Amino acid sequence: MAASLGFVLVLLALAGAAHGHPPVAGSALSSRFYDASCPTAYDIVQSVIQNARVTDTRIPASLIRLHFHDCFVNVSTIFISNFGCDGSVLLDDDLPAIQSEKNVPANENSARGFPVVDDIKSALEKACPGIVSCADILALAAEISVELAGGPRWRVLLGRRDGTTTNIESANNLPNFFDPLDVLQKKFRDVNLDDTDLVALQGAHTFGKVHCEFTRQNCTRGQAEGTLENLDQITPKTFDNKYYDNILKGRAQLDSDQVMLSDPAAAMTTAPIVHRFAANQKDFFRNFAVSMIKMGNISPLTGKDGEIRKNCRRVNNEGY
Ligand code: HEM
Ligand SMILES: *[C@@H]1O[C@H](CO)[C@@H](O)[C@H](O)[C@H]1NC(C)=O
Ligand SMILES: CC(=O)N[C@H]1CO[C@H](CO)[C@@H](O)[C@@H]1O
Repeated sequence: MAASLGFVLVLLALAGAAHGHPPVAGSALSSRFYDASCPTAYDIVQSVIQNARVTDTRIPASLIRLHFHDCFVNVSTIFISNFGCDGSVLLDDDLPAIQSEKNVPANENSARGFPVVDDIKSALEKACPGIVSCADILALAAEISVELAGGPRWRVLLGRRDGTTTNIESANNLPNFFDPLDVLQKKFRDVNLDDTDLVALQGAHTFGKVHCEFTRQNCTRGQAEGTLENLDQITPKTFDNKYYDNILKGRAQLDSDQVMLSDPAAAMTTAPIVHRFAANQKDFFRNFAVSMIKMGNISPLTGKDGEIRKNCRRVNNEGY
């Protein structure tokens, strides 16, 4: 048993190494990638999300967060390749080969929207079987979600393929609400995102929910643990720049939001950007779109690497 497990791991390591060249950021992605092979892709994703949000208004927020948690998990070594926006966050446990990223602290009892991704995938498989990757579903869903909530639109770059591994170590290293500003900046810089990207992308906390025990108030208004609160207490469901007003008033929910203004080092780095975006929603929208495209370009698998999963929860060839 131990010997055969070791053999499987060696095979996996070799398979990883074969595909293990560090991909160039944004290599072959294109906004027209599915124009010929699945021209209805955008409309299909949009209509599933529109239906889902009728009963669950939080779905757009939950979906954009999945794209973030997918893209930020990136480790490449000689033996293990794990790419950025590769759909890894969607894989369920299938031990020993696949240890799901859904169980790391940043995701457990927190990341959600997976059944909606399944519905999108089924609808796409019906319309154009084997064409649209799960990683691209998350990128499309993120843009559509922002747009449906009143935010900017942008041309989503497409053509990502799905990975066949997860990376728990990297998922454990996702940005955390108790990270100080310099750690947040480093985690973003490590994936080529600068201070403007950090401030713009955290602007996604303009919608969606947070467990009260993660907030700066820490359930001190007598809420039961696990109570959900709005991330943006001014306009909780609208994608706008009110999030930055919250920060200016000292009323951001997460420490990791507030530090962009309050950290001693913020004055020279992130604080002026917070002021800018609070003062000018157009400026925020423009930068948010640019930063989303940059985030979506974190080491995608392209060309013949990876695969197009049939089911976003499982790799195609499980029975090695
Ligand atoms: C700077 C690093 C970030 C940290 C530390 C962080 C942390 C968090 C935390 C703690 C929550 C609440 C989770 C819960 O209570 O279950 C949350 C929710 C959320 N985050 Fe972030 N986040 C960061 C960046 C981002 C980025 C870059 C995006 C998207 C572009 C994003 C989008 C969201 C959304 C939309 C929600 C609400 C999700 C829902 O209601 O299901 N966050 N984040
Ligand atoms: C909230 O309070 C609990 C219990 O006092 C503590 O363990 C936890 O670290 C606090 N969380 C935050 C985000 O401050
Ligand atoms: C968490 C992690 O390992 N991030 C890596 C992502 O990729 C960049 C660029 O290759 C590395 O510098 C980071 O260390």
